[in-house]
Amino acid sequence: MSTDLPKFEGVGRAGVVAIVGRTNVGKSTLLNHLLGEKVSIVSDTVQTTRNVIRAILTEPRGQIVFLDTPGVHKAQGELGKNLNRAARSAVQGTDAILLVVDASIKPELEDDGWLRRIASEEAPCVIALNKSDRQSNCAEEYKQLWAEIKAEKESTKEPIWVAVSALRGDGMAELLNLLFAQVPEGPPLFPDDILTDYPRKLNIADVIREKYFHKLHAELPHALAVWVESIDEKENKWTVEASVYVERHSQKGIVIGEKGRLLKWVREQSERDLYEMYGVRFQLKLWVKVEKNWRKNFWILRKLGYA
Ligand SMILES: Nc1nc2c(ncn2[C@@H]2O[C@H](COP(=O)(O)OP(=O)(O)OP(=O)(O)O)[C@@H](O)[C@H]2O)c(=O)[nH]1
Ligand SMILES: [Mg+2]
Repeated sequence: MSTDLPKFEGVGRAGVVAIVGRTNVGKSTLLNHLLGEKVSIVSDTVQTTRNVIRAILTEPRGQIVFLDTPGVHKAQGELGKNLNRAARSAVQGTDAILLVVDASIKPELEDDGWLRRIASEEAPCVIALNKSDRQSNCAEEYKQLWAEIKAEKESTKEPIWVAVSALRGDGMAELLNLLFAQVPEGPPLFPDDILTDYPRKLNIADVIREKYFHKLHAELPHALAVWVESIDEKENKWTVEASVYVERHSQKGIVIGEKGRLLKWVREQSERDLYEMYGVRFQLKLWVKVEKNWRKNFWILRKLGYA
C-alpha cells in the first residue's frame, strides 16, 4: 500500500463531512452510493449503524472524509443513549454537515431535533431530501419546519436543500458538487488508496449483523451483537471465528433457527458479501452465546466500540 498523498488538480479541497439524521433515513445507503462501494451496512431496522464509520472519497478536485453516524432514535437504554451521543458529537469540528431526512414521510421528533441542532452549528449544512423515488413527497414540510425553527432561534443560517434518492443514485453528482463547495481549500488528509479506516474486525462483525437484521424483526435485532474473535488470513482463504451475542436463552434458538437454518443462511450470505468486499474466500465459524443484559454492560459496549 502506498502512503503517498494524492495530488489534486489545481487548488484542491479537503475536509470532513458528518452524515447525520434520524435512524432509517438512508445515511449509510447514501454513503455507499457516494463512494461507489459498500463500506457501511444497511437495513430497515432502527439503529443499524452502531459505530461512527469514516470513509474517504478522493477525486482530482479534492478529498472528502465522510463520517457515517448512528441514526438518532428515542433512546432505549444504555446502548441507545450511547449511539445517540456518538451521533450528536460527530458534528463537532467537522467542515460541513450533511443532514439526511426521509422526505417521503413527514418530519418526526428526531428530525426536528437535528434541524434545531444545525441552526446553532457554525459549520455549513446541506440537507439531503432522500427517498425522492417514492410517490409521497413531504419536502415542503421540512422546509416549513426549518423556517419556524429559524425564526424561533433568530438564526441567519441557510442550509442548501437537495432532493436525492440514495437507493437509485439520483442527485448524487449534484450533492457531491455541493459538498465539495462547502469544504475548505487544502491538501489531502489521507492517501487515495484508503477507502475506510474502520477496523476489519468491526466491519466483518457488522456484515454478519446486517444479515440478521434482514431476517429478524421487533426487539430481537437490538438484543443482538456480533464480535469477531479471530481472523486467520491465509493466502487464498480467511477463516473468521465470531460470537453472536443474544440476551436470553429463548433468543438463542431463534438466532440459530430450525435445524440451524438461519445460522447457515447468515453464514453463507456473509461469506458471499465478504468475498465481494475483500476479494478473498471466507470461512465463517459462528458461535451463538447468551450474554445477559450486554446492552447495559459498559465493558461489553466498550469492547464492541459502542461506548
Ligand atoms: N425507497 C428508498 N429507500 C431507501 C433510500 N435510501 C435508503 N433506503 C432504505 O431505507 C432503509 C434504511 O437505510 P439505511 O441506509 O440503513 O439508513 P440509516 O439512516 O443509515 O439508518 P441507521 O443506521 O439506523 O441510522 C433501508 O431499507 C434502505 O434500503 C431511498 O433513496 N429510497
Ligand atoms: Mg446507517
